[in-house]
Amino acid sequence: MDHSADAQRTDLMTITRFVLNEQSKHPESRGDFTILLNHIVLGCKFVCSSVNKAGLAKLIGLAGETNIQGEEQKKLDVLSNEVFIKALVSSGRTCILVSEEDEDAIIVEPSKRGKYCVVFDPLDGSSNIDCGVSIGTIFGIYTLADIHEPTIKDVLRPGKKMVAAGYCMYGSSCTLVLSTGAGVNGFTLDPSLGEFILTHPGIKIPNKGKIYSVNEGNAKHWDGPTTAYVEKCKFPEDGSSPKSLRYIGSMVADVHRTLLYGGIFLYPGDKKNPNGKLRVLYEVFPMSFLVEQAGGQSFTGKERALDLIPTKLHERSPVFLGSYDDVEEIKALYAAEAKEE
Ligand code: AHM
Ligand code: MG
Repeated sequence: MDHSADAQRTDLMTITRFVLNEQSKHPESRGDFTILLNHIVLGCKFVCSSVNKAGLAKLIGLAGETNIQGEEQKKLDVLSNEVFIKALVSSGRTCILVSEEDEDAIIVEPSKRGKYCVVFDPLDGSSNIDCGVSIGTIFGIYTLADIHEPTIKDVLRPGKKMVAAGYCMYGSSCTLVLSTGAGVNGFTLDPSLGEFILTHPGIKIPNKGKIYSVNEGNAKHWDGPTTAYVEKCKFPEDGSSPKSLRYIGSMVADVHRTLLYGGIFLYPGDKKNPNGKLRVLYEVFPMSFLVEQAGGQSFTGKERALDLIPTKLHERSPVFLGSYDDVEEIKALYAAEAKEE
């Protein structure tokens, strides 16, 4: 019997092996980050398995409803939040957690504290759960200077201060995309092994793309630069082909496609919602971190997204992110508008 194929599988680059390799480049490191990441990975696997069996397990439905046994059913986003909080606290490496699902930050009790702050959206795009569209978990990680007296000021810091960011997409496959500040790598969950395997090493976003991604239903309320930009995508003045429109309405899936194929993802502010919809700490920052690490840009309409200093936990901001040259064009339109004012 030929076991060579099996033998080859054991040589795979798992996410743990990858992070350990990265860590060995920093001899002073004590393995805390690897432990934290292992716990995040565990949370992702758990949520992935719940998402996959959502229809079967009757996990879909309103939080607070009861099932046939009279047990309370948990909506997937509520369940995912609990899973990540437990996974992060039990790592013993976190100090402050900020979740989209919780109004206040969670300050980890002193006996379980470590030096990391994690900001996360446990299940983004949850309005898409019931129709099986890809959804995901988004996370960003900061390090604390002093773990003894943590305050929310420790997380109200610009995105450029993050030490790592990533997302896990629960789609046709389960994909985890991670940056620890030295490029972007993608891992796919091999269900037969229960391991994330490096499948997309060194992701680089194309300099220019052929896709724009925006909720055009809001066009009526857009400002001048966004309107002008989308018009240029459809009717380019330089004779080039128009861009295609792709919008899933699930940020993880839209950003994942943008990273791999290039193009631009826009969630602008508008007359109704001047700050747009997406949250700075756990949506805009981690995605901007990844896009920059892959060679693209992320802009708020005023500044580099990662320079923004949030003033509250659930603050929102407009965001334009993607291929370097595409974002450059929208930046030019905002700069021209600012000059006119
Ligand atoms: P959520 O955090 O409530 O799930 O909302 C965030 C989602 C993003 O995944 C997506 O980019 C955006 O909302 C889509 O919004 P819209 O439906 O307004 O286009
Ligand atoms: Mg969200």
